[in-house]
Amino acid sequence: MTTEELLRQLYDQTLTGNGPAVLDLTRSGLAGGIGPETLLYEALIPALEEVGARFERGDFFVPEMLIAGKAMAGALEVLRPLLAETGAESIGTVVMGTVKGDVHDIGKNLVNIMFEGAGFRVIDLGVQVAPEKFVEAVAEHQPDIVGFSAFLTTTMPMFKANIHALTKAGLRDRVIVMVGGAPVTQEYADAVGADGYAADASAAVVKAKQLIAGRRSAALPA
Ligand code: B12
Repeated sequence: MTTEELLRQLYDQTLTGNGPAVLDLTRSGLAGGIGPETLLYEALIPALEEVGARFERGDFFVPEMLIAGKAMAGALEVLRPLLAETGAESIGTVVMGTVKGDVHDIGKNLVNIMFEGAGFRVIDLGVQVAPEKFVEAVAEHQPDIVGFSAFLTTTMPMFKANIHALTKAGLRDRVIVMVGGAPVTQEYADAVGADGYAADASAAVVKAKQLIAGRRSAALPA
């Protein structure tokens, strides 16, 4: 099978949510020398985008979205150690979670993998994380960054609720707030008072490093 054929099949099998085939193709792609990023960005992610487009058109329903999501998550577990391969010492701590009311975690998990790969320590609070939980975790772990992920226009307002909860607990100024997720934009991030936004996992790492460097240099005596 050529690389194009394998990527095409991986795309098709993810689209139809065939978990075992997705795992097989991911493993044989890697064994055949295809890079983990190529499998991710040229097959798995585009397939989920198409799933979303079909759902929007009414051609797919929640069960189809669910099995496609599961198939993708299985492949991510195979790719995780390769994407996160690093010998670097920890360069910062990130607390990450999907906001209350929202169960989408594939995007968040990918961001976590990339953060780990870049040398961050990641504390993942999971999905449907209430504001109080974020506050507790920030107080306990004192991270450099707290990240909120939301995939629904109805759960994006939780960013503001989370920031408000941090402010009330006196923790807002001690942590960098980053937000993201499919419907989130830079404008929305600015409007809710977040410090950073990124459209994808690689951009999230770049942005996180910039924000931490900015904060550390601001903290240096003049
Ligand atoms: C798979 C999926 C599901 C699965 C989730 C499985 C799982 N474990 O995550 C299931 C079936 C459970 C699901 C349920 C629902 N879903 Co859904 N889902 C999707 C789908 C197809 C893919 C999402 C995904 O994982 N994408 C892949 C990742 C890699 O996405 P990504 O955006 O590229 O991620 C990057 C960035 O967002 C960023 N990022 C993410 N988080 C963060 C955080 C930080 C801090 C930073 C900096 C960056 C960052 O980095 C990521 C990695 O590069 C999307 C379609 C889409 N276009 O997004 C719909 C979609 C998000 N769902 C949608 C809907 C409507 C629903 C339901 C309400 C359906 C229903 N009627 O029940 C429910 C809601 C359940 C709930 N309460 O949360 C809509 C949302 C519409 C809207 N604007 O609000 C979408 C857009 C589909 C559509 N086109 O209509 N869904």
